Amino acid sequence: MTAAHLKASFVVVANRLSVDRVTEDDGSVSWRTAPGGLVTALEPVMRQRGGAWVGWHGASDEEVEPFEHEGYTIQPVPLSHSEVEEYYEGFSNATLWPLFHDSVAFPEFHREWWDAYVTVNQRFAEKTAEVAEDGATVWVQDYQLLLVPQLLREMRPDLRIGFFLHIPFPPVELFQQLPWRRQILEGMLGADLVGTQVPGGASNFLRLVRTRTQHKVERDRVRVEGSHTCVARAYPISIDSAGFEELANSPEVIAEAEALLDELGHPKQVFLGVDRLDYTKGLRQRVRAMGELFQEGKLDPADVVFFQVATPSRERVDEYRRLRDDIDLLVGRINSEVGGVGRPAIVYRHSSFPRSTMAALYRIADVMVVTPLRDGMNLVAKEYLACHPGEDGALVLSEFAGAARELRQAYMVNPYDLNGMKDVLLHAATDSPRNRRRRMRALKRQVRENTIEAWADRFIDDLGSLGREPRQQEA
Ligand code: GDG
Repeated sequence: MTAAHLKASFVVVANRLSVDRVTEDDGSVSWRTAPGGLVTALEPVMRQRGGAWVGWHGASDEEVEPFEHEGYTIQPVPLSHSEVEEYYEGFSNATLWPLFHDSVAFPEFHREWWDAYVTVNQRFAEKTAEVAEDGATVWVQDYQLLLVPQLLREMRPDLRIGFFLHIPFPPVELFQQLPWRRQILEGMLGADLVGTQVPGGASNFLRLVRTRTQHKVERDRVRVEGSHTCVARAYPISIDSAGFEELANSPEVIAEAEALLDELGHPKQVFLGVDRLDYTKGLRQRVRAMGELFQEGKLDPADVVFFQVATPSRERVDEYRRLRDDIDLLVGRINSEVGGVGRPAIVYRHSSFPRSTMAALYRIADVMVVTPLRDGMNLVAKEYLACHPGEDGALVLSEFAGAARELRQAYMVNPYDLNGMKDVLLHAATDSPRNRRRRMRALKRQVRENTIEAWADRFIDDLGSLGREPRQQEA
């Protein structure tokens, strides 16, 4: 039987597939694991469980046949050029993304974008209905597919449907701005289980359901009349901790870390930032804070380097182009003002690196700087803790990252408070070895004990048991 005919009892549905297509110079095509938080988290789950992954393959106006990959089936969903513009770059990334991240950039509302969003969500639901076997468990992912749970339930009431939101669910006052707020709430309510990164997200959602719909809400349960019960809870996502630790301790990565230190001229301290180039990640503020520390002589560029990786992201969205220019300018200006004639104070790379290079960077970072203005979780913080060897390291973490709820021993900052952030960055770099070790020990334990497998098991187990209760009662 071909992959096209294979039905699955476990289906993950996400905007993007877990793989990116790479076309080699000789024209041959291969598939490589895509970067980004959602894929980092779910790819190991799929390898372990098998099933199907329904998602867009990344090229417009092109149909790709299903195929097998690492023990599961890839089920591509096609998008036209204008759908990429309106559903993906538009409604997903220029309306929902900024709105759900506290409006740190101004969300745009366009009716044509909404229409495309509905059409594409419908297509994802149809594809899923086609590949899910009778009574299958379907796990819909993230803000691009908020309508899929309801659409899918209408087509396939036999399915057990989970939904997980990787980004924050915004405060009630912000969400209310959305002209399509009721449709989106009803869309999500099609799930048996709605998961958010932190409890605040689930309670924002429940509060909105209570005020904006007719459904009865009792604690974390919403009774969708004549249909099912939807439960909303927090499931803080994590990483494949053991996998990252093993990678970071492999001879190749250790050698790469040494080579990196050679290249950097063996500075006394390495500060590191790793982010998609996204305005939610607080890069402007971070670069400014580090720049001022160099300019004021509080950090000596002869001893200290700030290494910032900014992975290219959503480059066709205006706000992201502006951000790229701003950071280029800011880094250039700082580097032209501070330091000697050798290596610059800020080493800035606007590119994507293999995971092994990421692990090598985490190994050499004395201070990991994770300062988003708002972030659902932030896996980079957790990857650092899994990869950095020993206990002499430091994590500087924004209180507005979901990860801050769990990683309480981090050096916490408010990224909007530049002076406060500068103080904490210095404190993290100069704190006594004893304090740094005490904090790192607790943080590393947290990440080692809360793995991605535990996260997926918890969600899927809950989905299995919660989904059955109302149906039994109704029988
Ligand atoms: C969303 C939410 C939530 C980055 N550059 C490269 C690369 N990466 C990898 C990192 C990490 C992932 O991408 C980024 O994950 P984050 O969690 O930091 O951020 P988002 O992409 O915004 O993820 C976030 C997450 O979903 C999961 O729920 O935590 O809050 O916004 O794994 O290592 N990987 C490689 N090369 C790069 O250049 N190989």
